[in-house]
Amino acid sequence: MDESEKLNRIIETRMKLKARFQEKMETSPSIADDKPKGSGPINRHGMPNLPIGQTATYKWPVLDLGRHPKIPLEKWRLAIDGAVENPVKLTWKEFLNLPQTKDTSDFHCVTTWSKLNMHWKGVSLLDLAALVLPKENATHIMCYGYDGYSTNIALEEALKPDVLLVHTYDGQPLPIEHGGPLRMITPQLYAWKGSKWIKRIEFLTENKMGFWEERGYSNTAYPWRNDRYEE
Ligand SMILES: Nc1nc2c(c(=O)[nH]1)N[C@H]1C(S)=C(S)[C@@H](COP(=O)(O)O)O[C@H]1N2
Ligand SMILES: [Mo]
Repeated sequence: MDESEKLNRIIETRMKLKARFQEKMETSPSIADDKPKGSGPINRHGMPNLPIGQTATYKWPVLDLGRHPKIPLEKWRLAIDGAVENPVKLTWKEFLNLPQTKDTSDFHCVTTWSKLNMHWKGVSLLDLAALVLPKENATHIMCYGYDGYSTNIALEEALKPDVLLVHTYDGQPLPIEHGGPLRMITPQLYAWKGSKWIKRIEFLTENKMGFWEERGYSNTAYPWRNDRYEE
């Protein structure tokens, strides 16, 4: 397949995936709740930009398990597999050849800080999903980091267009302490759902729990519902 055929296939599949999850996305809490908890101006999805219990920060704190894996770009790979028709293992160059998306979004850490209006560039998970073609029975993903981290997300959240795998922040390569060369971001969920140093995305046919989820954090992580811990 040549490059333009590949791109066309991604665009076509992206539209099909969007249609398949559209209703679930539109009715998801961070878009559809009519009494969202929070304060401040309204964000692009109609939610107050500071979710309940959050304080805006201008610095960008570092939060992780304490290991900052250093992956040389020649050795870096991103595997996308599990319940998909077309599993891939991408090199850095292949990743950068995928359609690139820029977005500005907010980052809500469960430890109560939020950083607003962050400028990102990367590849949307929706485009990556379009590349691998999730099977009809796929419902969730598990993301794995080079540091041993993992976190699970339902597909209707993971395939929202603002969920990106980012390599650039504010026009600069993503610093290693924030997950460089590549991390995921989940602007509509608490930030622990976005794996730093991302290495593998596994499509699942049923939910499984990641690192923090096994330790009592919420499976769903909706900021405007104060949904931090599993009840
Ligand atoms: N691989 C990996 N990703 C991770 C974590 C981690 O420990 N390892 N911590 C998570 C948590 S709890 C948060 S709040 C954010 C923090 O991202 P930051 O350090 O860039 O602020 O990354 C998330 N992604
Ligand atoms: Mo966190």
